[in-house]
Amino acid sequence: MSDGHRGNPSTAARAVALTARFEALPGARGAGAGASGPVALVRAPGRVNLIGEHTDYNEGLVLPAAIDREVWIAFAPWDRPEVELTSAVFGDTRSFSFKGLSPETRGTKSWIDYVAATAWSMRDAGLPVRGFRGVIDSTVPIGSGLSSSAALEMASSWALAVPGAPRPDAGAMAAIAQRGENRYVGVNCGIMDQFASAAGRAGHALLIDCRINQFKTAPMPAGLSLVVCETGSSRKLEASAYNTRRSECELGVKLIAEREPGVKALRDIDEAMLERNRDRLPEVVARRCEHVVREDARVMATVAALADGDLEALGQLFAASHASLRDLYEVSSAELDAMVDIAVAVPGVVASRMTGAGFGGCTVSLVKHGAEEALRDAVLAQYQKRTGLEPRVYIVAAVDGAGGVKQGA
Ligand code: NG1
Repeated sequence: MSDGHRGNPSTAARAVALTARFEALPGARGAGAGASGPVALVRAPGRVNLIGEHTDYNEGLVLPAAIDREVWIAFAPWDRPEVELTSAVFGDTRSFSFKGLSPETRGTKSWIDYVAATAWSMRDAGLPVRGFRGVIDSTVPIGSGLSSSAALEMASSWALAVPGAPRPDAGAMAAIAQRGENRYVGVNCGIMDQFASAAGRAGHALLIDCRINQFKTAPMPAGLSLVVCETGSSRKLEASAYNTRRSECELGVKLIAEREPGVKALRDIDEAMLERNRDRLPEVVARRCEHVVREDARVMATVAALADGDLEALGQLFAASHASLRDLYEVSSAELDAMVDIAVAVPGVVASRMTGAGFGGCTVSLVKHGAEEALRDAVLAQYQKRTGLEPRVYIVAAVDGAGGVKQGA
């Protein structure tokens, strides 16, 4: 069990293996296939959010790290206005044409939609794109809240980009990919996932201001590991509940803005303003707003605690975030609560909380070096007994954001 997913091969081994897969495609370089030139490689990481949950779509602050679970594409450009990709994960080959690509015509309901979404959005933003034929592989667990979709989009954005054409910065490129996911795939996500995958920095988390799409890097303290524990619980309710939470936040903003000029988003509201307007809000809306307003403050406090190496503060901030998501935002679950309970009782676990949208998925823990296996053992020994579900534990590292892979690296 444990790390039930395929592990992380080295960059060089992965480059060789995926290039060989490309070369093994029937007619990989035959005239009929149209592919020519050297095989190119691009990669994009998944991400885990340290803190700042349900703040991105409220123009707030988030603190994710890009992680060493990655989508890779080996490809050769061709002169057709088409993309054809073979998935090593799903074992199928899918394609789409740039001609007539639009949100109205979407709809294979498969992984290729995320590539097509990115192509559509890049073109819609006036960026040139090129067709290619390739092979795609991924070590990002799917559907666990580690942003396999965003990694697929950001890897695609690099494969689609015409070399030499001006490339928008990471934040702008993330916004283009997010728009593709919103409009073409139809998922109403915020910008955090694409941004983290685009802008990641090895050994660092990213403090992203989702109002202005700018970021700063925040070094991870030496001596701490990042551990992701997957609950194995379904996130089925997530899409509708996610959209309901978004509407509740929007209603809170609308009602407060009637009395407070200049309020455009929850980002503009502090605790004092929320309190003096609380009587205008339905009780449930007030709780949702309280979570977001305080969560933004916790993000800044976490950045300070990381810089100071203040482990006690980190523990308290993660605990407060988890409790707020459980009690005020109501997006935790019995499984996520059990996973956090188990983790925080392990000596050497500094901080632990649910991560991502909630309703299942993963927790994130900061763990002293040397205590990772104790956490894994505790989860394996206790979690299944408590929930009947099989957990997975990933010890991850913060890595650089998406880009090309140098051959022979
Ligand atoms: P997950 O469920 O981890 O992919 C979702 C959103 C994020 C953000 C978080 C909550 C999608 C694809 N992503 O993350 O933008 O809003 O919830 O902080 O829906």
